[in-house]
Amino acid sequence: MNRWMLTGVVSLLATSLSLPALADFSNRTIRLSNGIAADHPVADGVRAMTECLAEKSDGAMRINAFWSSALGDDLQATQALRSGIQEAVVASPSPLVGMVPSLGVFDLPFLFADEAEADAVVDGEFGDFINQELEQVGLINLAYWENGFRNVSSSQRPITRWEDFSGTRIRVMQNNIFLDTFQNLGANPTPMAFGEIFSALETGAIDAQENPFVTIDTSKFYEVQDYVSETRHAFTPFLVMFSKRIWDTYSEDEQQALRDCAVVGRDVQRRVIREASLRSKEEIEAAGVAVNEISPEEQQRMREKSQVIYDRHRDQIGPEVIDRVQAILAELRSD
Ligand code: TK8
Repeated sequence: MNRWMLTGVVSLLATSLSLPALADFSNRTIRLSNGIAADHPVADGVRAMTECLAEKSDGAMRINAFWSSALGDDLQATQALRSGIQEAVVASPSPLVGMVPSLGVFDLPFLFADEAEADAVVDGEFGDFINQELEQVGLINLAYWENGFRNVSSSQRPITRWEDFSGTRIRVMQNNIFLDTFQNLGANPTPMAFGEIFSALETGAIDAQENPFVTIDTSKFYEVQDYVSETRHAFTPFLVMFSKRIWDTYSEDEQQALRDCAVVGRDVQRRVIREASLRSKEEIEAAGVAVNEISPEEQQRMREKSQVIYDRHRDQIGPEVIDRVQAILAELRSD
């Protein structure tokens, strides 16, 4: 090695030791769709995620968000991710059980007692396990955001005991566990995409639907409903998913920024939705809708009546999946 070469090597070494490696970001526009309205707290999460990405990538990574099913419903958008024609979606797991049966665990009635339990399950090893299942079908789940505890709205009558479901034509997500849960309570459930609910309620094609207060508020279901009953019969998370096909073309820095910023967005989204829930309930009442709670005794009767759903869907969800989540919950409840 001559002197010139040696000097070259030394100065190269010096530069690489003193300067951090150049971050690897390209201009990326991420189309992110979902079914709910632009004033739902998911938008607060998306805003926080967007700002975080701009900061980390020096403005190279942007999110272009689409609301109110503008790019299709949860199932269609998720299929678009799998085929690599759309980057991201915020979707409910329930319509996706045909792709990943273990997602059905989130549809089991009365599984979680409160938000803290749900957070512990989805942010822990159980959430990681579900993420691995999703990855196998071409979906990278960046984080679990919150949809929340689901309540029943109706134009017919308030639900105070499970017998009040009798004959109610209620929209459910495209999911056989929800279908069975409401059939078992005596209702007449119809699976339907989220984007079709408002007009189906308005025209009277259905009497009822079930979603958290914030959705009943922001998607204006309260305008075409007379009662909301606080059944809290299920808690559903939101999956913030990215197309694996597109993901694989991104640099490691870009991937890491997406993962980190989805978690930043998650923390904002969860805080905002929990505050908004109470406000939404008040606004629904102020609009003239009768809101009722369910007595603890009747809640317990609904829960007992619904236990059969756990057995009937056990094999389809995966016995070990149900056992695993119940073991985590038992552990949490013993603390
Ligand atoms: C919005 C849906 C919605 C869900 C439903 O796309 O379908 O009822 O609760 O939030 O994911």
